[in-house]
Amino acid sequence: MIDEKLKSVYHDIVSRNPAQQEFHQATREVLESLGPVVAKHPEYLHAKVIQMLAEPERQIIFRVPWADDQGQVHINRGFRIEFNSALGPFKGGLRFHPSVNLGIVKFLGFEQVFKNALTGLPIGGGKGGSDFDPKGRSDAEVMRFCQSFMTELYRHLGEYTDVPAGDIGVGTREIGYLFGQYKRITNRYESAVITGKSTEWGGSQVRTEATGYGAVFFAKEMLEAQNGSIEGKRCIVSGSGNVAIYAIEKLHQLGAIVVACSDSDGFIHDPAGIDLDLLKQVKSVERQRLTTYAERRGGVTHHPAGSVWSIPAEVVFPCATQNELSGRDAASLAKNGCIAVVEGANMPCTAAAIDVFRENGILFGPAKAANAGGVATSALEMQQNASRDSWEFHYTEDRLAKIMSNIHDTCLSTADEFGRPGDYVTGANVAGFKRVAAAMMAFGLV
Ligand code: NDP
Ligand code: 2IT
Repeated sequence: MIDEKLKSVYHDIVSRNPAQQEFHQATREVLESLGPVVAKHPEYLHAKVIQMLAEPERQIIFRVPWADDQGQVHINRGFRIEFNSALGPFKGGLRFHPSVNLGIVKFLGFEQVFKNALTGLPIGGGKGGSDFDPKGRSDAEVMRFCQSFMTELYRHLGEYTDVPAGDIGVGTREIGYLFGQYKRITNRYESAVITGKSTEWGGSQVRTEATGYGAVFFAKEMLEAQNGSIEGKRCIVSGSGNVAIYAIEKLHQLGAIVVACSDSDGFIHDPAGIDLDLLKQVKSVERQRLTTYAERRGGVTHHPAGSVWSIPAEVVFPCATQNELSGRDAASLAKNGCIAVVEGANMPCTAAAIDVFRENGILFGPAKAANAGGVATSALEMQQNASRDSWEFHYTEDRLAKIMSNIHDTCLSTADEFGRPGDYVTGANVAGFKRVAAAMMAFGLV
């Protein structure tokens, strides 16, 4: 429920941003958390900080023309939403997926502001991307697209201004093409202008693994706070991209067993535990579908229809995309004995699903907190670039684990302070909000 004092703020957001359902959903969830904050701190209402936070500082939309291998011309749309720079340069990934539109990029940018604040590192929030579909495209086509995209975007970037990274459809290959074009146009080797670079040319150890590893570190903290353990737990990880693969890797290292994962064509059930080497080979190296995984490994079933959440598991990690876990899926998880849901993707659980978790006492780790390990390690990459240094894997992984542990503790103590003990959603939203709002108030009306 949104507090009476904040209802008109929400209605304004909806009427000023028509047809942007995901953006409405993301702002609504934050407003639902802020009731106890404005009761204690009416100054936020007078200063209209919440309204300011819901309005991006700058929105860039541009044309991206490119030619495919047959010479046919394509026109895509590019976006960069520079949402909030109160705590540092705009920071957040680029998503290449046919579903990308303004509402999706704005919801992602809005979430990023709070997430980045929670890391405690000096980064503001932003997000970008394009409705370009990299699936089935050759390396040369992806390169030409990235070069065209950066030919417009470069003028808005800079290590003190706006620092993109990857997201769905944007991995090390795309970051290479994007950075290469930025370097060529600007004639500057400005390493910290983009993160998620290869470790061969300025990237950080652990950045590739960071989001998935971080989500599992967060889950471990949640279970341990209840005197439980991740060891021996049966898990589901949806998706089979960057976040999913490294969530599975860390779960296996910690003695949990992952029995299912998915892609946009269905899901696999592998009761013996997913063979990670095979999954990496099929999805990351060959860029194939999960049907190929099922063909090469015995004892696995592939399901083109139905829901990955119908499989019994105790701890689950939605790591594919927004709104992939519905109220009905949540009810099925509850019936099958699920004890914790930890979001690796951004906003993968619908509001109805979160209600079901609350009603059934299922622990819930929201994306802003649980998947912050990726962007936190991006900020560590910026630190290494600024000092022209590179850190070792274990040192960097330790830093990540400590950041996740701090975020976890901050969420719990903030939820306690604002009268909703154990509610990580309130904890994450309020703690993130307070940090950004304090800086915005200090800066005055800018
Ligand atoms: P990838 O592109 O590496 O992988 C995405 C995975 O999700 C793929 O398996 C893809 O299936 C599946 N997927 C994507 N869109 C859909 C869809 N509409 N329906 C069904 N399945 C879909 O992306 P990432 O792993 O990087 O990102 C996954 C999620 O994690 C996103 O929500 C992203 O915003 C979030 N995230 C990512 C971070 C990062 O550092 N990369 C950091 C924090 C959050 P298919 O292979 O069929 O396309
Ligand atoms: O959603 C996210 O936090 C990301 N895609 C990572 C952003 C980043 O700048 O590393």
